Amino acid sequence: MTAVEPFASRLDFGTGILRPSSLVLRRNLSDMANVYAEEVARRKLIEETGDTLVYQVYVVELPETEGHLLHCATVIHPGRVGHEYFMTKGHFHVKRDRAEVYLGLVGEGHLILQRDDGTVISLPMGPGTVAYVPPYWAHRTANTGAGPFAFFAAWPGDAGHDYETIEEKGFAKILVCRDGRPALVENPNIR
Ligand code: PAN
Ligand code: ZN
Repeated sequence: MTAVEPFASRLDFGTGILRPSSLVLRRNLSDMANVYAEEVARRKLIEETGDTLVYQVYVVELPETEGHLLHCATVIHPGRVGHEYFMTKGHFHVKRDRAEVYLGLVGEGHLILQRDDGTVISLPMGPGTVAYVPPYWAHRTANTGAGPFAFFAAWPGDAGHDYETIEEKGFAKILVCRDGRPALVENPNIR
């Protein structure tokens, strides 16, 4: 295993900013092709309001190998693409039997999980929510509130990220705003 010296970072509970983070990933609307059910609405939003930042991830870079514990903080901005809340791309872990834990920091959101057999579950998250992503479940998070939604995550170093399976197939259910509230509904595009 690659040796790493002990170190500490600082997480701002009010904003979700984690520093120092050697890498800050930014996902704008233009990075989210075919992620949302209403792809036409995504393109229209870019034309009308510009290439808005959807979320950023403050990554503490560590060796992605067995034994290490990777961690980061994600801040999702408020907004919707069509009826669907702003959310992360979502992924399975490459090693499907690797779990993860999320800690809600600020704002309101949902953790959306999908198992291999197509079962989808969503868990509301807010400040102090500790949510468990069990092995074998794909996961993504959505901001269902009016301000930023931020959470901290930690997962095994050798888990890896498989985005392709979700990009190709999507989740069987999507989280939409219906009568002003989050509702988990069938994905109309499911192939
Ligand atoms: C999280 C996610 C993070 C961004 O740290 O990677 O929230 O979401 P996407 O990776 O789907 O863009 C995690 O689940 N790590 O394994
Ligand atoms: Zn993950």
